[in-house]
Amino acid sequence: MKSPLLLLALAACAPSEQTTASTTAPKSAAGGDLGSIMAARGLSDADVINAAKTYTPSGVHDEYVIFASGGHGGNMIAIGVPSMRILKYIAVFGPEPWQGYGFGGLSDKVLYQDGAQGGKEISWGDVHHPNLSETAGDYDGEFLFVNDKANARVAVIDLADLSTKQIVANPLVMSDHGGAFVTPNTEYVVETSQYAAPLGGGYAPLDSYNDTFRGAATFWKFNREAGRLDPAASWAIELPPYAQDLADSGKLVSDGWVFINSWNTERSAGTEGKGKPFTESGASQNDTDYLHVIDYKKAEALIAAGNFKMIAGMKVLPLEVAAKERVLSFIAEPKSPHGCDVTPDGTGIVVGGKLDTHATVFEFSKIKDQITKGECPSKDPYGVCVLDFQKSIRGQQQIGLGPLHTVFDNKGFAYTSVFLDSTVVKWDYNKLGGETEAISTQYNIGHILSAEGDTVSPDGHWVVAMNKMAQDRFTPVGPLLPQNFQLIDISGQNMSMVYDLPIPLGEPHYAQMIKADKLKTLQAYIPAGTNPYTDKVSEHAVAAGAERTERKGKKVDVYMSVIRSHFAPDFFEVEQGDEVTIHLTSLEQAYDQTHGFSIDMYNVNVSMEPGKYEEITFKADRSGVFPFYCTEFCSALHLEMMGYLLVKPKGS
Ligand code: K7E
Ligand code: CUA
Repeated sequence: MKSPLLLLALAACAPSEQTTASTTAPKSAAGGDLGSIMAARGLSDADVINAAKTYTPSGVHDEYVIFASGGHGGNMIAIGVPSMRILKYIAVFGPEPWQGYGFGGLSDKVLYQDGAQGGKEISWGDVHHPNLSETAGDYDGEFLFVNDKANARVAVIDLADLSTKQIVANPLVMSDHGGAFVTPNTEYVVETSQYAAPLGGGYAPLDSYNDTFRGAATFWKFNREAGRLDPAASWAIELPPYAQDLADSGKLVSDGWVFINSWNTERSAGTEGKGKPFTESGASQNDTDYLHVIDYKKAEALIAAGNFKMIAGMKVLPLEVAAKERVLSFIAEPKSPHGCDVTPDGTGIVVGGKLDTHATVFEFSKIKDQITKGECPSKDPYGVCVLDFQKSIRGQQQIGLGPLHTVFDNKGFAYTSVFLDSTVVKWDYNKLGGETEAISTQYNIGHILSAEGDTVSPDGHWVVAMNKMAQDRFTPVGPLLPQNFQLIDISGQNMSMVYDLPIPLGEPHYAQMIKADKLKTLQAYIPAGTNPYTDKVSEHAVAAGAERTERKGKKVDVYMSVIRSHFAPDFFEVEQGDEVTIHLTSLEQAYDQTHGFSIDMYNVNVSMEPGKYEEITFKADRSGVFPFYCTEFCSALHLEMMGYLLVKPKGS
């Protein structure tokens, strides 16, 4: 008899309307010449050409690296292009054992302390928009920033070792979305709220939504020298309780400005059991919402001159001041907008309306002109000037059903992801209304990314469709399916789809693709004993021969070295209740000579890359004999790389 689950699975096998490829298992073939392999596997000439475009022989490196959001996996994914090989996961907002992130070592501070938490202990994140650091509007390969939509946080990843160095929790808002967007020289990392709430985390009843709920755009000051965001030098602008959505920074002519979409200008919130609609329809009543145009240089000057209120320790430019001083202006944008993308030359802002069939290109010079002249044809309920739509646009392009996000190439074309149609549409953002070209994606494409796509000089060549669904694309793996990244070759006359990559680790939203030779990654922490969070040799690092255990009252410090294939010391004894700190120094300096250090039953696990200093602190609250060992297969005598923690029962 078939189980109910199996019956369900069979019912779900009804062919999808969008199915285009056979889902029967392909034959595998070995040996033979190309022609017979193609025949045996049923491959066409086009298949083989696509394979040749992406196939990357062993030992050959990729030309580009994608840094993709790991969505509600809370992490990041590095992917090589054109091979689409996954190169690394980067732990960000949640513990990750391979990197020893969040299991007793120094990374615990990044994850759980130093302003990384907004009150409750949080150990996951919903990563949406990674942004690479820029110098003069080009990716410089130094840092990566990402936002956590669920808990309003921003993380800093150092691309020297691809590890997370800092997490900051936004003290004002409960969720974010328009982040983490950098300004052209990474002066600021911009984070804007999504769902409105009282600023600073207080309580207010839902029926006071219009008066007490607010959004905010936070400008996190980046100190490049330190490689950290500086909360003390950061500030924010209070915004009306419209759901602020995607954002982008101006560049070149529009440098100094930030643009944010919004939806729910209806301010729909909560049905209250009074027949009010759910947000899904309540927030979709108006034909237009507001593109937020922010003159952030002016905001910065106003804050510096003392025009702020302190909320939860953050300087906030009040909404009245932002409106009066024209720091904030609105323009109508059609309907339930989502993507907001500044063109490479900085002259245009492309907005896709989820419930519209157009992409609208706003013209920055026309917007600025109206603001400079003080034009204010109408105001929103909070006194913010709303500019004339027709006077603010370059034009509109018919795209299809549900245009979301737009990226650019090096030939003046834009590529827009179209959610409902499941297509990528190529169009000319200067000559609007011309011919477009569409290519189908599988399925429900969300974001889209292109090579060096958010810079002042995109590379062209590749676009990746980041699909929300995979459906029939891969061998079934149960009801929870991976997402699907599809690599599209845009170098020819027509777009062509060349590769599918399943992403089985959360729902990636955005990603950026950087030229691989811009990344200058470390091969080891040099000299040995370098603390990866200070980039300095730790005062507690040990040289060979100086290993020791020291006791002061209830506090035990173990100074331990790590080298192929032993820990020194390889045992130490403490008493139950002692406070133990293990200072680990990897004496290795050779590339790829990584060890690990874990203590059984104590939830302690760190990665010891060559030269790294680690510090583990815990209370020895459980008595017994606990082996510790190296978790990386580092040599023929890797299994022998072990030792013992002995915890004597209290009072024995
Ligand atoms: Cu479109 Cu968060 Cu950028 Cu998802 S968002 S798709
Ligand atoms: Cu060191 Cu295994």
